[in-house]
Amino acid sequence: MEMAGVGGGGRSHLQRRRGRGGVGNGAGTGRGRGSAEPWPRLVPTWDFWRRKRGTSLKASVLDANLKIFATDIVNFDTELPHYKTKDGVYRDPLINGRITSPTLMWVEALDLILEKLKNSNLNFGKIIAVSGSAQQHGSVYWKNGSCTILASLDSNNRLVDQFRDAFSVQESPVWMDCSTTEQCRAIEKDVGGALELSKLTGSCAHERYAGPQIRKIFEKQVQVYNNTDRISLISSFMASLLIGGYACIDQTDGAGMNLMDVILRDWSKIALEATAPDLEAKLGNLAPPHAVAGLISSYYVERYHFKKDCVVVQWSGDNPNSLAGLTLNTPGDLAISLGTSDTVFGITMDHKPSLEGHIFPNPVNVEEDYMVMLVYKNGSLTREDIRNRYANKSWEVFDTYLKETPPLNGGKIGFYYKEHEILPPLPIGEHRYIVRDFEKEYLDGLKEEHRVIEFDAPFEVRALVEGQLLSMRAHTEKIGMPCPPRRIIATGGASANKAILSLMASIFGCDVYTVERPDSASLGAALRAAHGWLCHKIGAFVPIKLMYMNKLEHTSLNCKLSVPAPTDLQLVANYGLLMKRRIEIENHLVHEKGRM
Ligand code: XUL
Repeated sequence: MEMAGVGGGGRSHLQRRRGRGGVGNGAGTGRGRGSAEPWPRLVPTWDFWRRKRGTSLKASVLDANLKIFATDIVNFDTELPHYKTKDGVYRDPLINGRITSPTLMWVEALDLILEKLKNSNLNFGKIIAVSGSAQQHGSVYWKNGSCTILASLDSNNRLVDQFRDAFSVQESPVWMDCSTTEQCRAIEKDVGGALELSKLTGSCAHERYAGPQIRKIFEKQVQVYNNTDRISLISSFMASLLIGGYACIDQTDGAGMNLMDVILRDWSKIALEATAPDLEAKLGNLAPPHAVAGLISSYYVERYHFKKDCVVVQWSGDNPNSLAGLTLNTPGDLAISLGTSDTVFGITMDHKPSLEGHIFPNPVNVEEDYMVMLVYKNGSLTREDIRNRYANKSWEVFDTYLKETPPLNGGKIGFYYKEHEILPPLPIGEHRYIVRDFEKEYLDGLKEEHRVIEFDAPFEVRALVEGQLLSMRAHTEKIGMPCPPRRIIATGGASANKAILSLMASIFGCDVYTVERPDSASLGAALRAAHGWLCHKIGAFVPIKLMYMNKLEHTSLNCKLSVPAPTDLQLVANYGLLMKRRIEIENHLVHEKGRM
């Protein structure tokens, strides 16, 4: 696509900056005016918190060829130091587990990123759709009457100066908050148990979810609750700022609240009643993620020269946006993100509610299927710890050990929890077992295992990596993912490790692809903006993959096959049997030591 969108004639300084090996390579590629692309020329998206969750606001602009054209970023701690956050949050020294962010800081971050884009000569007039990605679960509380502020923004002033008095709660609870255990148990009890809540809403109660947070506000600060006109998720809050009115909560992010009926994709009366009175009116309606939330407010048209008909597509959570950005689009597609925490998510038609995972509507096809997700707290820091203790503090040695040890590790199974684990819910600790005859599934009476204190160093490394992948396979199957998956897309720091990827292919029995970019959530939000725009224009839902089919390698969404599906199917089957033994031991451990 031609670069008419940026600057006046010639190359703008934004283009020049990108041209010097900066971000993306869509700028200045000189595609002709005639390339009639079906979707927007420039699609910006704002991505909160994917890189280091909660620490920044990043904007990415995508061109008509789905290439990243420009990016910019605002770091909360360093560029908005007057809020005095650390990693974008406040950790309450007085209330255990209370973690919040100043809501106004996000408003000011929006001011700042728009100024930065303006100063880099981005031509806002070429933008025809905007969407975004925010951390899941965090909630924002609008004070009674705030819709008037939203609807009458003065384009001569910054947003931050106009929203100072707009919130009934100044500090929004964020995804890291875990101060609502009491409310979680109470909600579960009121709906008939944790599994009932999971069947209804897709997850049992979680401290970080908005429902328990709302119940806590109602219980502890009833005047604040009564003085709240509207409750937004952070995603719908940002969309509200852009449309100048309360935006709907999107059905995918809405599923992370313990309030939405995950099958009907509407508020659950039972869950609402278990949470707080008169809640439905404060939540507004839900909308599918490809829906248009509204036209951009005249504030941005006057101040930044956006086009009047630029649409704001529903914002969503970071994990649903990552699913879109990693191009998962068909039931059976699975993503494994190996980062600080490990996250696994995929698309399935056949979800099975459980106590462990999360079920959301599929963010790229909300009508039909589901997104399932597992979150592990012990990810790269635990891998680093084992590397330091058993592999000479060296990733090379770690890799050599993985390559030298036999598949199935001679039945050596390890559980390593440097942090309290979410999945399974076990406290800090390590547990090691050697199992014999796990291949002989039918000889139940002969099953045997014994605990050991330590393995030889190379076996520790394999036990750690195999163990995490076996757990992922077991729990994704349990929550309804098909086995084997159609394909896996691996991402996150540890996905650069070929030995880990090979093991992933052997354990899951499918092709493993990788992506080279770090920001799938941001890219996914930009793609969803284009998708929402297209559906809106056509007046019907269009499968998202039509947007990149047959040209993926020419877009910023590209991924490459790193390890093909294994040919040794007996090994895949044996991993299945080892996985069953592992889960039996895991259940035992949870029964003995688990935090339920
Ligand atoms: C998922 C979760 C996090 C947040 C923050 O349930 O809590 O992944 O979305 O990024």
